[in-house]
Amino acid sequence: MSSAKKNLSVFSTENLPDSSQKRFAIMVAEWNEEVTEALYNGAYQTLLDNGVMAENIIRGNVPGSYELTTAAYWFAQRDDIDAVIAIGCVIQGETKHNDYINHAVAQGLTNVSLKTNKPVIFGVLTPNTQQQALDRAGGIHGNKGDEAAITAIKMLKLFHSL
Ligand code: DLZ
Repeated sequence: MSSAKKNLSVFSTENLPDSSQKRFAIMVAEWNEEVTEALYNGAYQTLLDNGVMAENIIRGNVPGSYELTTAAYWFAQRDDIDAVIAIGCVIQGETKHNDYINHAVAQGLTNVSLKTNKPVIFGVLTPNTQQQALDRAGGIHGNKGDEAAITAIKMLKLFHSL
């Protein structure tokens, strides 16, 4: 997925399945809103670019990244949701909170995915600085939200190939 320039959003969209009938839930943390909105916009637009219908993309806001797991579980349990994308940004160095939040969310989202048997995508940035976050939210290193959307589509393709 990544290139020599470390633009993380350089990826192949060849052979992606028809996603027009798939429904996606995108959970967005309100902390570091400038970053998470940019990530959300990237994910949303990438889903649209790959044939997903706007009415099949459902957004849920949560206060902070720590709440992503619970909200992802609520949405992933729904029969009408095929995949969940969790978007957040925890800036390391600002607080020791990041250790607890990042590990809890990473583990939590994995558990939600295994428990619901659906793709639950980790679209959480864990940079050292705000600038590093912006670089990965539509800046020089691409947009992690784009990647999260493509990852969701690719995981659904794999799931349906089984
Ligand atoms: C408390 C907190 C802190 C210090 N930092 C962040 C952050 O950088 N990014 C983020 O998404 N959320 C942060 N939070 C909020 C927690 O995720 C959570 O919302 C609160 O601890 C309440 O459970």
